[in-house]
Amino acid sequence: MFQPSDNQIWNIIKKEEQRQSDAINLIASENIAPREIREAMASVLANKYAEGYPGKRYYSGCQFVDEIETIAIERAKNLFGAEHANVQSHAGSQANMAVYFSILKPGETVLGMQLSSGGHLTHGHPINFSGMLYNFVSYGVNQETETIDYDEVEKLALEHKPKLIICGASAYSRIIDFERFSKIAQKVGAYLMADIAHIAGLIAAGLHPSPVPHADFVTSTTHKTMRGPRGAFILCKQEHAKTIDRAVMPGIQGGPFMHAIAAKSIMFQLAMTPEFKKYQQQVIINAQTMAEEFKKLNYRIVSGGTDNHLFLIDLRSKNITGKDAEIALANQSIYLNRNTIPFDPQSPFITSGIRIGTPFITSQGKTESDVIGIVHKINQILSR
Ligand code: DSN
Repeated sequence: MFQPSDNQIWNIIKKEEQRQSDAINLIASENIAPREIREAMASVLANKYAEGYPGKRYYSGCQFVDEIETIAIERAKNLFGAEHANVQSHAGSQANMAVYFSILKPGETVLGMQLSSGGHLTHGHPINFSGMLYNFVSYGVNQETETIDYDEVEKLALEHKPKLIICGASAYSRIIDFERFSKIAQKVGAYLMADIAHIAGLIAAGLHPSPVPHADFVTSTTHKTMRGPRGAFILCKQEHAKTIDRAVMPGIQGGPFMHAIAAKSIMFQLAMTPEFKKYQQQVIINAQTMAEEFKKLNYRIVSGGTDNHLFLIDLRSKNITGKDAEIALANQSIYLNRNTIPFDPQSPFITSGIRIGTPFITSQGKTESDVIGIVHKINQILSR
């Protein structure tokens, strides 16, 4: 029987476990990793140093971790149909950084989606390393449709001649046309990177078009819709394999987290099962059901709905800011995050909107009737 020595910390962990199971968690980037994945994370693999790659390590005793990493790489390639996979990135930001380091010199131009329209900090925000090191130009969404305006992206690409174009988002509810992005990139001679951190699970299940045939680089986290351990991976064309591997290690990281890589291997295998596909289908059904129910209660959904696991609500007509809504809901154990809506008149700290995601509650087994109940509960709290 496991007897912990540090009761202070273990008591807090128990409280967090209780919070997670009692709460309604609608944070779009969170999920519940299966027990098997959490056990791998807590395994003795965490004790092992293995700088390098399978068969080329800077430490001895790597025969078993070599096996694990080779399996992870092969499973990632099979799942996504990719030519090369690097499974060592500790997080999504590091995966994106590795792509930038592999092909860009400081000061070179990159075209990415702005954070306030649904992009990500690492897609060129001025307070992030990406915006500090490179000359980022950003695209947003069309004011009327609140969806990506591909003609505008093309116009910006022709005007600024970026070396890299980034597509992918953290708060965008519509299908991303990776093929169109690839045509724009080809037209201006740019590399294309797709950051699929949010939608990787949907892509793995065949419920969102894949960027793999179109992009030079694909980056993703593993803990969102993928339902794996915290971490990330990179897929790329064979021609970029060496430079990507070098950018990850020794470029950015030292020893890989072998416990996380084992957990990623398990995650890739689980993602090939029919149960995983069923789960992802329910994630989308739950998000669409919630968005439609909110509309019936006169909430405005950004872009009118969702094709994926999340959506944004514009709260302006309800006379409450995103920040106040987040606090009022958290007080009733409903967790989500305030989020800017496109062309938001409020600051990113206050915001006019909230982001709602269904991966976590779907992992708890919630279906349509449950999520309709959640919508009404939220409406009651926000109408007080
Ligand atoms: N900040 C994460 C999210 O919540 O979408 C992405 O890194």
